[in-house]
Amino acid sequence: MTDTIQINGDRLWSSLMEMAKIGATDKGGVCRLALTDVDKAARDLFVKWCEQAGCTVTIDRMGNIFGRREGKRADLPPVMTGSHIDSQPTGGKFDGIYGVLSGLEVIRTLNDAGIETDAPIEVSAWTNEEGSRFAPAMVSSGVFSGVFDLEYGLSRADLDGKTMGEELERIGYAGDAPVGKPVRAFFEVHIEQGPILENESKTIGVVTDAQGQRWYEVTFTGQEAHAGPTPMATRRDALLGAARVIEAVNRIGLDHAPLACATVGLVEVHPNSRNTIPGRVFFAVDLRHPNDETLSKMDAALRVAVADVAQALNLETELNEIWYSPPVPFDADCVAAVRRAAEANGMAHRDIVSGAGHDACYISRVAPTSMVFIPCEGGISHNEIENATPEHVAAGCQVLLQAMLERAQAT
Ligand code: HGY
Ligand code: MN
Ligand code: MN
Repeated sequence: MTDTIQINGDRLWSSLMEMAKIGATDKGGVCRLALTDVDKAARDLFVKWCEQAGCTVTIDRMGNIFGRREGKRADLPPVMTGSHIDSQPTGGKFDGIYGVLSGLEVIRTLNDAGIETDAPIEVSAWTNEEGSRFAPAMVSSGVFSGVFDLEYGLSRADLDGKTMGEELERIGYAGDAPVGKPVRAFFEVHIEQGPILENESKTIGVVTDAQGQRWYEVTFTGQEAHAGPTPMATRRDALLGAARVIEAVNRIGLDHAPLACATVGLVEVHPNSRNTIPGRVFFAVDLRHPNDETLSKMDAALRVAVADVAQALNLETELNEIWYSPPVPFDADCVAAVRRAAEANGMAHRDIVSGAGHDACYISRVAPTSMVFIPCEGGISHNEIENATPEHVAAGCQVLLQAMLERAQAT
């Protein structure tokens, strides 16, 4: 029976489009930064939908949300799915929320079919996966899996100094459930956020691994001075220093091609005045590679580049590595369950390594875990034009349903 039930793709699509109205931007994307009022509104809608689907809803102390559908065996840990509700400032309608609402669709489908699983089923929404407002990324699934302690998680502050703990209280999502519990298996469905599946006309990505990441914060301090009378040779221009390191970061990515990624996406210039030589610049660096040793080489190259530029331009420098998430191999049995579900549905699929980080990366430390990818248009994400087709959205959720059901039986 369970291998013939089909998710309701139209219902999933309309839920996605309904949710996309919350934080909608003029260009068709969403801006739902973690723990803002917009994030709260989306959370509230998700909680309402979970309750309407008969779930009991639990919020833990990091604001992670769990919608639970009981099974025959309350003694068994839940088979869990989920992703994140928060977005990038210029985010899309699918990144994260697709995985959350696919989990809800799995529950809605089981309700329609009157199927009682052995293990409970849970759909989760993890706080601040993006790491955009509060760094680092995946911090709440990180606390759940023991990578960070609770105090570290709650004390993460945004650039205005507001902490996650304060903001959770403010929006009413400072739950009282402890952070962390047994999980029988975890599956996350997500758009690929890159071009591989679309280029190869594949419907499903069977995610075997996720690449490693290192995040840094760099501050260069020179000296503010007048843009007119100050001779070029005597300047201590912090922005020139940042510019040279930004070029070096790109070079580090290219030097470790084809798999390395290297990005500077955040820069703050002080005093940011057109006719004052910048005295201080703060910027963030994001290095990634699937191989840990290569990622370490990229780390070393960055440190050399920062030191050389600081010396050449007579700048004081502060370089802090604020986050290291090693490459993640997902659970072979869970990966095989995803592959079997794709094959059972005759869906074109391929194994793939995730270029992006996901909550599944950290949950894999405490539960057998794997991911399901679907293509996104042009491989574009973290962009308001992010798009996916209703067919692919439904296909990914169908694979999710079948992979979860396989693990939800008590055998
Ligand atoms: O940065 C990432 O890979 C994810 O979108 N947080
Ligand atoms: Mn995501
Ligand atoms: Mn993202």
